[in-house]
Amino acid sequence: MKSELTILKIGGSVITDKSEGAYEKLKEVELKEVCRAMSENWKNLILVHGAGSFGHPHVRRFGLSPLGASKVHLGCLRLSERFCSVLTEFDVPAYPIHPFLIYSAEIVEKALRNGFLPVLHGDVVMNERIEVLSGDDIVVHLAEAFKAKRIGFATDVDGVYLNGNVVEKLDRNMLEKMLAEIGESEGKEDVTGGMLRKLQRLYEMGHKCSAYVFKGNYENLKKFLQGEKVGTEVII
Ligand code: IP8
Repeated sequence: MKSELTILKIGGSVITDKSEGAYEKLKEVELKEVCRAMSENWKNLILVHGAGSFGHPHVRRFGLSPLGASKVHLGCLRLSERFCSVLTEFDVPAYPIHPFLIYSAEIVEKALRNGFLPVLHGDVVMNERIEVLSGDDIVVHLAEAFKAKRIGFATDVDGVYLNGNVVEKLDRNMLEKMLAEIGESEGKEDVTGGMLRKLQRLYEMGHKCSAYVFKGNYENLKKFLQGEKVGTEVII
């Protein structure tokens, strides 16, 4: 049975400066706009955000030894703290969940049941070894666990590009063409793969629902949260 749940990922590039050399640079104005849009429509929602320049440069700089992972996590924590603080300034009861400490569908469900907005983020995690867990993977996992109705990826681009144009609807066959078109996100310190990897994860997902990739500005976020189509619709 499908739920009414929406999962929204705010890409790190929406709320932080990820340009070459940028380190823990918050985009204050954009963060406020994101939180303003969310404050108008956050029920039945799980929020996930990327690490941006509070995580990717750290992985490169410190690595994933216990000490490195500790430093990476603390960077992610600083961004989560800022995001959740601004959400509460907009009267949204953010419930921060840090995957390095605890991560399960149960804790997310408990937060939802108690009237919170669960806020998760890309982080380091301890599995067989210490590794990076992308917010994109969290989205896919939670979409499967909750049988989400809609998924949104708010990014710093208008949607998925093919031959220089934003694609309105993207299907599995078009992904092949995109392999040549997209490649790695240029000039960005991204250790988890960028747009192409995001799309691959969606197509690997064991749950069918509508997904959208769009520019994470106030108007688009508002539209998406109201259930409207925005940016590129990914047909999974
Ligand atoms: O920005 C990456 O998460 P993402 C997490 O959602 C770290 O891919 C620690 C770089």
